[in-house]
Amino acid sequence: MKQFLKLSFVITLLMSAAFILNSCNKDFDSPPGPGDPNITANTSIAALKALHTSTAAYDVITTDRIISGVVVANDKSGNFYKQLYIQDSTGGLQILLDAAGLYGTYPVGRKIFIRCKDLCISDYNGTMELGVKATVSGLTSLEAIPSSLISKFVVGGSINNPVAPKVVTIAQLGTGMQDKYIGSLIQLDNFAFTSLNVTYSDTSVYKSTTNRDVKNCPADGNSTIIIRTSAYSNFAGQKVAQGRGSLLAIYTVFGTTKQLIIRDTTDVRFTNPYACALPPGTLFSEDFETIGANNSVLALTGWKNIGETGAVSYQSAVFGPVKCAKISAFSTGVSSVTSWLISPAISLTGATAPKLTFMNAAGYGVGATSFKVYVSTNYNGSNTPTTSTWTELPATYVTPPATGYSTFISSGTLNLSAYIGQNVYIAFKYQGGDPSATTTWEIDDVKVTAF
Ligand SMILES: [Ca+2]
Repeated sequence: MKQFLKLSFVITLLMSAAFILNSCNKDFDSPPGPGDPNITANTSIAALKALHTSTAAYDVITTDRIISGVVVANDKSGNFYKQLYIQDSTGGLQILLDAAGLYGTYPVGRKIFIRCKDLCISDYNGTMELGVKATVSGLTSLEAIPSSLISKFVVGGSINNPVAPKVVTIAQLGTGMQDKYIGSLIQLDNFAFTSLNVTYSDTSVYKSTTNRDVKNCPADGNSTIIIRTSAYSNFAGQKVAQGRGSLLAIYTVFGTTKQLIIRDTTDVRFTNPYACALPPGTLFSEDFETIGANNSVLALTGWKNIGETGAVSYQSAVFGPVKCAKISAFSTGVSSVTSWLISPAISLTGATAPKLTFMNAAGYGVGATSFKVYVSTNYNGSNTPTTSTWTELPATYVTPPATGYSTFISSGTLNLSAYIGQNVYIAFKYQGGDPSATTTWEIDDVKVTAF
């Protein structure tokens, strides 16, 4: 028994020792991240960029200038190739390095130091780059720092440094070569893609770098800017983000064109609803700008498009810059047409002096079509709206010309105060027949406002 106890004590001791050794091993296996080298930057990125003042010149750095910056973009997704963007508090700069898989050594957040003497600063159509001056096929060019020389010029420092984008507006982004935002990580708020049914880049065999437009809301300026994406990026074939929100990107220019390059799709934080928030005092607004192709059946979220008699639908109307809704019995072969276009429910709870306005136009007037606007508080969403209670509103309508189309006129202000505190539906009801009453009616800019 004593022997056994002794043995078990020895075993316990050995196990403890093993445990301690193991713990030590563990510490050796996961050392802390690298620190910064014993190098001091003596030049800011802005000061380095200030050496390059003529577009397409090659400015070789002849003195011992050292810059430092935090990596804000690398080649991880393939959208950047053989390049890094680094940033300090004064600006950002593209660094050309002739190596693949740079993201392993230079992750976003790593501070790096660059000994700039003998390197060259130039620009590609206004976006500055740091590399080496070379002669290729008899022509001077800026080339990436050869892989064998990278360690001579570039020294890695600490990792996980914070990388905060600069929140800007498009107007703040300049296109002059010295603009402080060029080469930097920036953030734009409340943007969305203008076309939703597309991928980030070209998925064809041609692998073309592709531009997609993003735009902010009317209240923010209706400004558009390009997101430019390589077909070699690992997200090239992904459908663009469908919502609206913040966008992080590296800001670059191509001449006077402002363009953004995302690092990957996590930079596209479009998690809010696509529609722009309504301006103050607007309870409902439909400008028909998101409709389909001309003559396609009108399909708008929340709206009902009902051919109650004759199965004739409202259609998308696109002519020049104008997009609106239209309806006509012309050439339908249906002698009796009753069609409705009914809005989503609009809440007038708490509304002060709510009113409806819309624009209307008409064309190719034939016979006595009826086109009228109604309001209902008890429409049940069915395809037989006639069974609900509708009250006509005294709108002003254009006189249809016999040939061609009228201009748009306003309905006038239609008082909805009788419906305060309720949900209302607005309906446009068309009645006609082919061939005796075929006038085309068009509506646009349906708005309910209250102040
Ligand atoms: Ca419109």
